[in-house]
Amino acid sequence: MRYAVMVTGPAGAGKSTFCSALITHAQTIGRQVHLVNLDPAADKFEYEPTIDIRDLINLEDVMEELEFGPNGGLIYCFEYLLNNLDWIEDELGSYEDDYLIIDCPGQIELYTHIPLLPRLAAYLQTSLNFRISATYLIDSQFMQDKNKFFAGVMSAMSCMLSLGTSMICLMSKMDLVKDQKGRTKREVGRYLDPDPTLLFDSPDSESNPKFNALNRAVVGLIEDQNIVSFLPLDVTSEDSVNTVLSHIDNMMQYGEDEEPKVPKDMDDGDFGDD
Ligand SMILES: Nc1nc2c(ncn2[C@@H]2O[C@H](COP(=O)(O)OP(=O)(O)OP(=O)(O)O)[C@@H](O)[C@H]2O)c(=O)[nH]1
Ligand SMILES: [Mg+2]
Repeated sequence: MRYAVMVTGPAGAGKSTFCSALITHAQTIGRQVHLVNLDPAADKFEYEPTIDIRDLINLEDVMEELEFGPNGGLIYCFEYLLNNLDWIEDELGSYEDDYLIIDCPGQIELYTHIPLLPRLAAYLQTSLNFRISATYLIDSQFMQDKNKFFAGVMSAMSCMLSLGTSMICLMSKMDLVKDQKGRTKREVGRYLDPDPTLLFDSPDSESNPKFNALNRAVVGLIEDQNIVSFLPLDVTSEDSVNTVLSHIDNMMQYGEDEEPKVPKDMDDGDFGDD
């Protein structure tokens, strides 16, 4: 069985850092995982990606030759990737037991406006037989601003619905919250399991009746849907990364239907550990 987890979330949410932390942790526990970079504008990585969209198409070239800006260029790169899906298939090879960690770009356009990432997810799932899941990260600093936070909750919902894969939402950079004095666990809990009535405490809500009405509608929407809750992620803690990986594994039922392995030496007399 082949598995892939798409790491998504807005710009700067900590996606690439989380991918590195996952790889470091997987290596410590003796698991093979591969990094896939889907950001044609990415700079550099702690771990070398096994598959890298920059080997197919380069954003700078696109911007220069076709005179696109950075966002149009990004969309062009993704369309190019989707028109050259056999490139991915070649790069992936025919390994049977891949576990891919896919670092995705943060632009929401790629999920909702033009559903490029959903198409890629569907391709991996249906044509290449991958079991796909996703994570959506939002930055714990969003908890400082209720309006920003609930905008984040709605973008998570939107991404979840458009990707059409199972998804875990993560509150990233929790190490920064630990250090803040005066934030009680209970208070943080109202964000991890979003309590939309937090919006009623927002000062802007009182001064502007239109804004207040909008907030009430958002509260109703989030209460009705009730599909987003966050798992805290602190990449500085191996325990935290381990917990998140277990949740991802569970979501994809990783390893559940693998054949029990017959020790090699009993199987074919081959003592090498290939
Ligand atoms: N304190 C703290 N900082 C973090 C953490 N994760 C990421 N950062 C910092 O946040 C910034 C953005 O992190 P990235 O991992 O590059 O975020 P990204 O989502 O990949 O960003 P884009 O690829 O540009 O969308 C960097 O300066 C990181 O060092 C974290 O868990 N804790
Ligand atoms: Mg990144």
